[in-house]
Amino acid sequence: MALTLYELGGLDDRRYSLFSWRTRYALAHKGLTPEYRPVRISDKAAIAFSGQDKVPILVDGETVIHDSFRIAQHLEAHHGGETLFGGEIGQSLSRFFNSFVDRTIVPRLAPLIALDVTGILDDGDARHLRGVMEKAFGKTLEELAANRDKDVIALRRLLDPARAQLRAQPFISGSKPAYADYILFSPLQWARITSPFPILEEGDALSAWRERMLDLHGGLGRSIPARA
Ligand SMILES: N[C@@H](CCC(=O)N[C@@H](CS)C(=O)NCC(=O)O)C(=O)O
Repeated sequence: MALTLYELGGLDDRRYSLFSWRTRYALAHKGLTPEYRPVRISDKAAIAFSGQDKVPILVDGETVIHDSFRIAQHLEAHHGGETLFGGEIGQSLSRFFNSFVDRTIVPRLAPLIALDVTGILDDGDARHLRGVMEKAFGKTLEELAANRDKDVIALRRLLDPARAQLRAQPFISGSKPAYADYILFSPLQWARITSPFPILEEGDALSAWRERMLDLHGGLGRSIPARA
């Protein structure tokens, strides 16, 4: 059955959607190769068929699914291959981890790099993103980035539980990567693609893990270069 993944595309065809990277990795984990359809973040007409205004959207045959976690659940339920969650308990804990990363890590990361993200977009998309971010945070993108050398320290500290996990095992999910790894990798991949600002320090165990994540599935994560 044909699979199509709608994701964000920026200048130079940079596929920069934070949440779509979870779906890209989940599909690869299952051994599935979708057709990728880039859309502009301001072009809501292109994704109106899904009944909402965000990507990723996966079209699997006749089924249209939006929201990266729901897509992962769909893939686990309807496609074979390696498990993404390792059973019901793993799926439940992955949902918790998804909320933790989205509500705790992403809101700390986004203000640091949102201004840089506009640099990989055309004018219309940059205006759209600026509007969304400035409304969400109540400050201009310039104000949000002004103290990022200091603000990044709090973000690095928030990532400590992940470092503790990686002291015990090579991946967040255990000896092998699974969906929980893709959840945490996606914001770091978003930052890597859209911003030259160093979120992680050299020598950080999370940097080494991110390199391992970039190598997975035939170097899938490296298919889009880091922002210089
Ligand atoms: N909870 C959703 C979040 C999806 C989301 O926020 N996607 C962003 C791109 S990474 C988007 O489409 N934003 C459109 C906009 O802000 O107009 C998921 O996990 O898929």
